Amino acid sequence: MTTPYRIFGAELSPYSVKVRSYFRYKGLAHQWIPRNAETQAEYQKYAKLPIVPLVVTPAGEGIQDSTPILERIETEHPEPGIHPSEPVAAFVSALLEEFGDEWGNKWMFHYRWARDVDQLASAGRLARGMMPLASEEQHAAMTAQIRERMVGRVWFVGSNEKTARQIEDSFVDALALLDAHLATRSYLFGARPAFGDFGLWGQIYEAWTDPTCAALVEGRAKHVLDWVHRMLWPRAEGAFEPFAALEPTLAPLLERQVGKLFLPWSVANAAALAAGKEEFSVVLDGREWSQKPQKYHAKSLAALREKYARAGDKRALDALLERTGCLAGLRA
Ligand SMILES: N[C@@H](CCC(=O)N[C@@H](CS)C(=O)NCC(=O)O)C(=O)O
Repeated sequence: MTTPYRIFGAELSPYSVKVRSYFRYKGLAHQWIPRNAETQAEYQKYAKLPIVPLVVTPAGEGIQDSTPILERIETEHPEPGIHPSEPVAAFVSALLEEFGDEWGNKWMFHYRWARDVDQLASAGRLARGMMPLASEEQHAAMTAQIRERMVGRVWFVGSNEKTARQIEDSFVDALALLDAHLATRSYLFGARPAFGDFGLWGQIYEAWTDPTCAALVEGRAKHVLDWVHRMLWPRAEGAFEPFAALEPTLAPLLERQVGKLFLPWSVANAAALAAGKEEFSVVLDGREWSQKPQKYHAKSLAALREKYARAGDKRALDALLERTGCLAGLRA
């Protein structure tokens, strides 16, 4: 028997479940290993950064960061492919993957730690995962500790008094847009999952496991709910659709969420880092947003711009990106 891939992850980590969903779709033998005190020593042999997921290949190489993990495995195991063959669709898929990872994470993290009900549910689940055999008393103490630590960290993704409303409005709007798009198809780009599905799904799935977002998804977005379930064990039900068929309901998502919010935010964040600022403000769709800059996002914006620069014939792509307000942010 060949050694399977090992995925060190956490059930509450959007990037971990994203990578697991991808391995399931690819049909690649893998072992899911919860990162905890018991598995920490093995984890540390391969991890360069203290984050999950960590994938250990059958050859014993450790890889981190979900986007490069998917890209790397995709080159080694190209079938079934997650990149639509049409260049416009392929780039939009990469753009939505980045949007999910970086902007979708604000929805998930903000909602998870904003209200008592979600704080208690999430901290309780995290505590149980860390100490499965804890007594009720120990569990309550651990829950309180995790809750305090995580609530104190929401500023990190830009969640604060000024931005809370903007983050929540963005989530509710995105749910409506996605629901319309998923009403007539199983996945974002047709009858099989694409790169973009994995990035966006990791965040929305996690949000749905918490009470407030569960109520929003279940009450307002039944097609998104079906997709949330489907993406746990995704499979190819047919082909990718031509972009022309996707555009009527996908372009509004690009315009309202990616062009108006995510890309201007990402550009302002990168500029603030380059200028060595401690804090930055930017007007997003008419409302002021302020936060401390986030380091990782400048790196992932640069990677996205590189993908844009490498896209072949850009006539159709540029026309779409221009119409949806996404072009300026992608041209470095
Ligand atoms: N960009 C990274 C982000 C990974 C990440 O932020 N992981 C979080 C959990 S979702 C983490 O491991 N935080 C530190 C910890 O849990 O100890 C990726 O896509 O894999």
